[in-house]
Amino acid sequence: MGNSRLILALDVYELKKALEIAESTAEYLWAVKVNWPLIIGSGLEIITELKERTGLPVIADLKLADIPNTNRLIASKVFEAGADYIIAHGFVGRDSVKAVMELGKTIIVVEMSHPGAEEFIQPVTDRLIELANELGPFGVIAPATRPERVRYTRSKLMPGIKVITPGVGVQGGSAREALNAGADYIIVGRAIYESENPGKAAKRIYEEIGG
Ligand code: O7M
Repeated sequence: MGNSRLILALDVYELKKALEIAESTAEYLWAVKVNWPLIIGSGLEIITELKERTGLPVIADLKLADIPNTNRLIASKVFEAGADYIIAHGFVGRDSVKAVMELGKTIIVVEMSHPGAEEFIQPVTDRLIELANELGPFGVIAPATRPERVRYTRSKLMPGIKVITPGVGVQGGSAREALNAGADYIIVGRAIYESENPGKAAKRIYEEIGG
C-alpha cells in the first residue's frame, strides 16, 4: 500500500511460507524486506517472486560491509534480481558505500537496535550520519528500541533522507514512539510472521500507526 509506513521483515527460510505471509500482509505494507535467512533458504529468485506476487518494493537487507569491489559484485546481482533498495553498513567507509549507491537506491545503517550496538556502532553514529548527509542515500537505519536516538538521528539528518526503524515488537520498541520520534517507516518481523494470523497482526500495526 503506497501510504503505509510498515515494512515487513520476512525472516523465514521457506519459499512457500514466505510467499503466503507476504500475500496475506501485502495490503498493509509499504515494502517487504528480505534478509539472509530467506535468501539462504529460498534463493535470490525469491526477490523476483515477491515482487510479482505482491507488487510491493523489495528491500534487500544484506548489510553489506565489504571492500568496494565485493560490495559491487554482490549488489549488482541483487539489483538485477529486482531489489529496489539495498542496505549497506556505513562503518566500512564511503568508498564501499558509494560502490553500492552507484548501482541503485541504498539505505545506510547508522545505528542498530540490539544492546550490543552501544559497544561499537553508537560511538560512531554521528560520523555515519555525516556520511549519509554527504552521500544522500534513500534512508538510514536507526533503532526503534531507543526512540531518543531516532529523534537525535532525525535532528542531524538532512531533510529528505528517510529514517527507517527496526526493533518494534519482540525487541521491545513501540511503533508509535518511533514514528513520534521522527521515523518515516518501521520494520516489523516476528510480531507479524510468528503470529497465528500474520494478516491480522499486520493490520493491527497498520491501524495503530494510523495507516
Ligand atoms: O521484528 P524483528 O525483531 O523480528 O526483526 C527485525 C528485523 O530488522 C530483522 O530483519 C533484523 O535483521 C532487522 N534489523 C534489526 O532488528 N536491528 C537493526 O539494528 C537493523 C536491522 C535492519 O533491518 O537493518 C537494516
